Formats: sequence, C-alpha cells, structure tokens
Amino acid sequence: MARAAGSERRLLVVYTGGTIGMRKENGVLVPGPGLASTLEKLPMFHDEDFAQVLGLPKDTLVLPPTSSDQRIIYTVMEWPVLFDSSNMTISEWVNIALTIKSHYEKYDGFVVVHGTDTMAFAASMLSFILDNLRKPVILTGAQVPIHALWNDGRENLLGALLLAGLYLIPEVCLFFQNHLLRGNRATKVDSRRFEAFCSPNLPPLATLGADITINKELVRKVPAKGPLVVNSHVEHDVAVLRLYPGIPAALVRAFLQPPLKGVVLETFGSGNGPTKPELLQELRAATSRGLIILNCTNCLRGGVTSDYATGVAMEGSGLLSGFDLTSEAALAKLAYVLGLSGLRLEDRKQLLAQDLRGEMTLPVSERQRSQQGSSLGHQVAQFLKLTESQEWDAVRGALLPSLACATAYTGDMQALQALLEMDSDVAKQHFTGQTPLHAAARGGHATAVSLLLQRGADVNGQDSDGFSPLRLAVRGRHGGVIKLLREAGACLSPRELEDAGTELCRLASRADLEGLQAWCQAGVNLKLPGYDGSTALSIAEAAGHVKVVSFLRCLQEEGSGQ
Ligand code: ASN
Repeated sequence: MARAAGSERRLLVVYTGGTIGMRKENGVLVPGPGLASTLEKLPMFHDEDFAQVLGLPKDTLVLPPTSSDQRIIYTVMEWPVLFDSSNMTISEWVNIALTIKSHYEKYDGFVVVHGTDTMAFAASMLSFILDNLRKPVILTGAQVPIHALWNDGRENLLGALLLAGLYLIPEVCLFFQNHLLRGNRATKVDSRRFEAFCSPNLPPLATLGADITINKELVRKVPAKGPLVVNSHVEHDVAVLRLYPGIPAALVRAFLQPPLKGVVLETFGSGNGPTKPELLQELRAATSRGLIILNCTNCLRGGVTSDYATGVAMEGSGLLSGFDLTSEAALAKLAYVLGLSGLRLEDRKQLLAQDLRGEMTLPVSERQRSQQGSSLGHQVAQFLKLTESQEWDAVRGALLPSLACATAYTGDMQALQALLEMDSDVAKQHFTGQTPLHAAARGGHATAVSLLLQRGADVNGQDSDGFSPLRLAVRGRHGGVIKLLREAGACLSPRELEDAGTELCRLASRADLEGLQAWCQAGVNLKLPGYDGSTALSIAEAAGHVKVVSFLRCLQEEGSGQ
C-alpha cells in the first residue's frame, strides 16, 4: 500500500445526509442541504485564493496544501433528497455504488457522507457491491452537526478527505474519530460519544494523530487491473433475528417464512442457542427448505465456535457459522451472495464460508482445512501474489491465463478469485485457444461462470475449434451453467447450429433425454432436421423411446422447443 503521488488529487464527495449537515426544525434534527457552501466558508476545508487560480466550479473545493504539498480537490455531489440514515435501504446503497462506478475514472478516491445510524450497514453493503475496487471509498459522518461550535464533523470529514486523497487504500472504509476502520468490520457502539464506532475483531487500518499511521499489513492489496464491477443485483429479502432466553418456537417459525431467503441469527456467546426440540425443529425445517441461516454471535467481540453442545445443536440444525462477522457484515454478505444469479444452494453456502472481502477471520482449523483442500493453482496464485518485481510481473503475465483456465475448469474458486484479484482482465484472455469461461463451462462450474461473467468475460467468445462456452456446457449437460450463460445473452452461432439437427437425432436414437433437454435449454429448435431430413421426434417414435417422445411432443404442444 503506497502513498499517492502527484501534486493534485481529485475526490468525489457524495453527500447523502446524516447529522453532519442537519439543522433543527421544530426542535428536532432533520437533514440539511448546502454542505458545500458550509465548507466553503471554513478555511480548513477550502482555499479560496487557490480555487480562483484554478478556476474551480462552485461545487468543487480545494483543501489548503498538505504537509507533502499536495492539493486535494473535491467535488461535493449533494443528493436532491437527503436522508436521516435510518431511512436508508439497500436500494440507496446500490445507488451510491452506481454513482461511484459512473465517476470512477475521473476521481482518485471517494468520500461518502452518511448518517451514523446505519453507516456500518452501508459500509458493509458497499464492500460487497463494489468488486475489484482499486481506489479508496471512505464513509464518514458526525454525531453533532458541523455548524455547531463543538462538533466532530469537521475532524471526521477532514480526516476522510486526507486519507482518501493521500493513500492508495483499495477498500471500503469508515473513518471516525481518528480511526480508519475496514467498512465491513465496523459497528456503531455509542449513540452520543464522538467515538461512535469500533471494529471489534480487526484493528484499525489507520490511525490519525500527529502522524498518520497506516497498518500496512492489514490493508488489502490493490487488484492489478480490470474494471470496477458493481453487483447491483442484491437480494432484499434478508433479515436479522436476535435470540433471547425462552424465545417461543412459534415466533421463530412465523419469522422464518417466505419470502425470506436469508437470515442472520444472533445467538448467545460463541454461537449457542436453546436446545428446546421445538425450536431446533423450526430451524431445521427452515434450512431444509433452502433458507440460509448464518449463525453470528450477539457479543461485540469474538465469534462462533463449536465449543458447546448448545452451539453444535445450531450447526446440526443446518445453520452456517458466521465466525466473527458483525451482524451488519453478515446481512450484507447474505444479500450479496443470494443476489448472485444462477448458483446452486451449495455454491452459495460455499461462498458464505469464505472470507470474500476481509470481512471475517477464519479460525486456524478452517484455514488449514481450506489450504489442505487447495489446489496447486491456489498455491501458485498465492505465491505470485507475494512476488513483486518487474521480472515477476512478466512471469505472472505469462502464467495467469493458463492458471485461470485450469482453476476455472476444476472450479477452484479460491484460486480463481486470487488470480482475478491480481488481474481481472484475465477473465477475457485466451490460453491455447480458450478463455477461462470456456474452461468453467466445460467443467460445469456455475460459481466460476458467474464470477467470470461479472468480470467481463465474453459470453459468446469462440475457442480455437469455433465453440462457444454455451456449446461446451450443452455438451456436458451442465444445466446451471447453460441457464447462467443464456441469462447473460449467450446463443449458439450459425456454425454451431449447422450440425445440431444430426446431433439431436443421435441423442434421440440413444434415448438421451438429458442431452436433448440441454439443447432445448440452450434455446435450440428441437425440430431441426438431421442430415437425412429425419427429426429427433421421428427417430424416437420409430425406436419406441416413450419418454423422449412424450418430452418432444410436450414441447411441441407448449409451442417451445419450436
Ligand atoms: N440519525 C442520524 C443519521 O443516521 C444520526 C447521525 O448521523 N449521527 O442520519
């Protein structure tokens, strides 16, 4: 993690509301407009003379020179409707992410001014929505409005601007009272004190005093290349339920009903809960019908372990361990993972068990287990990540595409993720005539396919034999992958369709229903004739393959399969 170079650094400040800019109306605080004009009058926030020299527009301010003589120029984008953050929802957080995306190239960093009440939720959510982030995104706000004589808003905002402007911190963070916290590790712990937030299970990434101290080994590495990805498709039907002694099973049942898709269950101590059979039965019933329940502790510090019978009973009811996730991060992670399209329940559970954005600390046993199971690809990926020099850059560039194809084919998500973190362009590169998407489609790994599509892989790219990923998925009968590719706009090329009729007849002659279904799912007309003019249906009828005949007839009646 390096200090930013250059005499001028440009930041975008997204002002969404919160106490920092609030005014009293009828005796109560309400969000107030005009943050830029307030800041403009404060010399610590604006050097008017220098602004005139630069000819900056009204919404763009410039800080006095920093100790390293750099200038931080920041544009304040004020929301037309400002929020007390108690009214923020997932939709507003997705909007913030989209704003960052659309201004990403123009600015070196982003500061989001947000109310404190739900700031930890916002920071957690943004950490998952923004993928492949290479620039700082720092949320801040205040306990007391910035216009008040004695307030915390000025220090918080100035600190956030300095950190976002001067350092290359490729993370979503929260800055409050001289501490820079990883966004998905933070939680609000005080409603009045200026020290409103803490990061119970991870030390601060940076601390501001007379010096700025950066905890370098904790800051995430900058992904080497590739565009910022906004995962805007986030599941909204997620919730938090806090257990309390004697909670009735009927209440838990009522809470866990559809349309809920994921729940953060705040349990006691190290993940323990009542072992009353009626209660466990409700939890088991919910997880068996596919509801994902993440077990998180209601304690501020520490995490979920398997030390107690009362904790093991939770696990036995199908709950997944959230280890030391905060509830805010757990809810955001659920919303993100459940929002990814085309994954099987098992794929989603696998993602939830991984540390995706530095949000949780896996216990040593888990880390060892995942390392034992990790492929050569992953070991190499880790090694390449650690090596930094020009020579190694060349080696890395040469190895990445082949490793990406190999890991995509085996569905080694840990390794694939590590490789994409190093260079997300690898999703688009070819290795001996195929892309990682071809490899993932051939291997039938929906999670890998979904990740590669998010990273801009070409859905209709052709390999050296002229095959698209969709054709390879059809050949392997990978239904989940076919669905994902189709949703992303895949279709078979005219060349791939040339021999399709003959292939359909061959499948019909072998009574290969699964194979026919795969073609149908890929959007192919199953009435296409073979080389001699016969169709799959005529062949199945002649051979007396009853199931195939009824499938094909059904399709005809429905008018699909055309
Ligand atoms: N209610 C305010 C908010 O979250 C609290 C604050 O910002 N300190 O918007």
